[in-house]
Amino acid sequence: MTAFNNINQIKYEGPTSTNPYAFKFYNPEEVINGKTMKEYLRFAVAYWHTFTEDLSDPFGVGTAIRPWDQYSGMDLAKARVEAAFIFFEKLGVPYFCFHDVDIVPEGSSLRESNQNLDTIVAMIKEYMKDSKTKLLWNTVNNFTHPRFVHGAGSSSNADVFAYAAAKVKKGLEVGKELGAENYVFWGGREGYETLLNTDMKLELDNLGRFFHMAVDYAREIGFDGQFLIEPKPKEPTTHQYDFDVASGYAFLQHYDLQDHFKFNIEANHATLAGHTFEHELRYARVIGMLGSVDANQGHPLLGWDTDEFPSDLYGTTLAMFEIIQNGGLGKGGLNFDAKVRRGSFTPEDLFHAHIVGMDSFAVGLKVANRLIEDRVIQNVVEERYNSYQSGIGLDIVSGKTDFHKLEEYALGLTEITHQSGRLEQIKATINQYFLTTFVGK
Ligand code: XUL
Ligand code: CO
Repeated sequence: MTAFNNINQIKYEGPTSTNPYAFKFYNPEEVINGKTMKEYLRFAVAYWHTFTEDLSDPFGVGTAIRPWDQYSGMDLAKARVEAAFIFFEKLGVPYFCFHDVDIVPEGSSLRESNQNLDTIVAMIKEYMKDSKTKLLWNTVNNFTHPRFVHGAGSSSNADVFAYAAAKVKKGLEVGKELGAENYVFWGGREGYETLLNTDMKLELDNLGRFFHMAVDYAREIGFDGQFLIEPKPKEPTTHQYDFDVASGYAFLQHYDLQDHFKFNIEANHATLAGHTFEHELRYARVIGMLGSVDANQGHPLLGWDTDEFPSDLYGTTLAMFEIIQNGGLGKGGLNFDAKVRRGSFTPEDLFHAHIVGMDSFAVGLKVANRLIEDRVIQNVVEERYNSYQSGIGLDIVSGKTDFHKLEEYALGLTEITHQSGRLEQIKATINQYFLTTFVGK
């Protein structure tokens, strides 16, 4: 099979290039803050959206035209692997991610599905030997098949709990075999439609048990990837248990799992939860739980998970502002959990989509890094909280006071003075940084 043979290697040509098959801002070897862009951003291609997705939606069949369209079954799985590694190389992307069912068709039994996985995983391993692209994370799909109608680890049916566990067991073995740097849990059906038929306590306890068994098994087989939980508030369930970072962290702490997991934060999931992307990143960062990112964006007018490729530069900049201050993403990366629009159905669109995503994060990295180097936001924040640097504020933060002393202090106050929050000034400065980073200072 020949795939993408009309496309050359995508290279950095700079901001004024008119070549649509070139990076304008993502310059992999450019050093920012001591690391190359490639090392900082750790981009990954999501196998499901790029190689498995047919672009169907609830109202229409798939529109995607792909080089592997003539194949089916295991031949299709093999053709996709071959095409995937051509794609990775042409894009120069350091990582990829997949679910079990993205890379193989499910068999008529779990045993057969596992055999299919063994065949394709061996093939991927061979391709990885000659490739620079590594596995950022893998996961298993415990949500699409009808057996997961009532959930997986939180299913009302114990047989399904067992089946889901067996799939995760295999997923960890696959991750170890391919050197995955992380393993992701997205609880697609781990939630409920209505409380009227739900035993919430049993479901939560079972999820806690499920994760402990996964941690134990990873240790048993020597899988040392980072475990990640990917919060999402709803869709497909009405209420998902790992709603957002804050509720996910409460769950992890309640079940004593907090030392074994970090969060994989997805932009569109954050906005579905009523948060900004940067809120979720900030929350995870300040509690030391920021692990990885599913890089996409939602549509501001649509209330569901549209999984668009990132193009909003303000969004990528505020995201990189958090990631840089986190010291990078460690073992994590920026996985494009994003799909081309249904109308963008040609193979070339897969390149355009990744180019806009990678360029958008490169812009974000450069602008955020300048903002941080010049302490633009830090200075404003420091000044805003300077009442905690001395006097009563210092007593509060150093634990040297109590309600008696605070009352005494408050009774002595004649007037409370405030300083402005300066939001408009900050935004004007950020806009100035956007333009001066690229059009001369
Ligand atoms: C679904 C979603 C998943 C996870 C992996 O909204 O984000 O693709 O990233 O299961
Ligand atoms: Co995701």
